[in-house]
Amino acid sequence: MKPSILVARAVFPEVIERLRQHFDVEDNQEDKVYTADELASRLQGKDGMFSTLSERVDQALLASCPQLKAVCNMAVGYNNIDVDAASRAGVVVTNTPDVLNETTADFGWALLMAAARRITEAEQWLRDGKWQKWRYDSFVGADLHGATLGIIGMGRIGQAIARRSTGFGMQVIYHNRSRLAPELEAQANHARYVGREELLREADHVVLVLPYSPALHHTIGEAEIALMKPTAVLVNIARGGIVDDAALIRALRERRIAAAGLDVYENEPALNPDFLTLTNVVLTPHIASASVATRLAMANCAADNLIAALTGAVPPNLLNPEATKGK
Ligand code: 8YV
Repeated sequence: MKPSILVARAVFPEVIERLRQHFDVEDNQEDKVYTADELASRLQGKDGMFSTLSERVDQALLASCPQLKAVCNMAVGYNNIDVDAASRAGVVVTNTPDVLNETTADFGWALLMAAARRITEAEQWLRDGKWQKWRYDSFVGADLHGATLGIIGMGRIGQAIARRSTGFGMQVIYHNRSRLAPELEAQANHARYVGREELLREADHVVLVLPYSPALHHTIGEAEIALMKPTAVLVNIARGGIVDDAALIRALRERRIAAAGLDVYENEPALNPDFLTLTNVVLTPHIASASVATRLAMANCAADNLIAALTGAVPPNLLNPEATKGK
């Protein structure tokens, strides 16, 4: 008998077909976002779950699904999963690192450029039929070339963002849990390691790429924004909750920083409606990894992990080796 899995959200049909070669698959191609109870009930008797960031995997869910052996997230971030609780329950957890580094870095730049040069604001004005004449100060924004870029969270995506800055003749400063090896700093446009406060003070623009954990909740709040330059742009492609959205809204409204480019929000997709009243923020719906090739690569990576996990192999992106000792 094949192991049985739940694919919790809609995904590329060819990936479902691939999974069907190995598993009895319950899919969700109508893409309903399950409540916690619905998810628990769908997982009854399932050996594995192909999950996304919208499925909360906590102690209660794990306790109600004793047959579950693997949760394979189609995301590099896995703050939707209580990994310690999964390990205690003997449930293997995997993510999809690396395949999205370059695409996500591209998007960080897209947001930075759009916010600094006021592209979406200008486009909206044009679409509204307001373009009657040229003016010397129409939509003047901030330059990126020659500026100092501050990156908080210098993992693989942060380094890919830094590499791209060489073409803009920028200096890079970064803050991270730990300092990078000298050869990695050299590859990342000779990025200079600094303290978080120094970064916020010195950077012309700040990009956030750090993973979310409760300890990093509101890493950027009122006090941190107060350290930034009034001409600075803040980009968040990390996770909602890293930034105190209410504090950011106040700062943008009062022009204490110039602009922001945001792909992630507290409580998304129900973002704070006050963002919609501001012109100096570029808002996108959590799409930093959304190129066709990369989303397909992420889905196949999650499938590879699930196939390995349920056929007795070590999944390539195993996050909790200790789980295998449990079951
Ligand atoms: C995903 C992401 O699209 O990989 C991540 O951590 O935030 C995005 O690339 C999203 O999480 C889908 O689950």
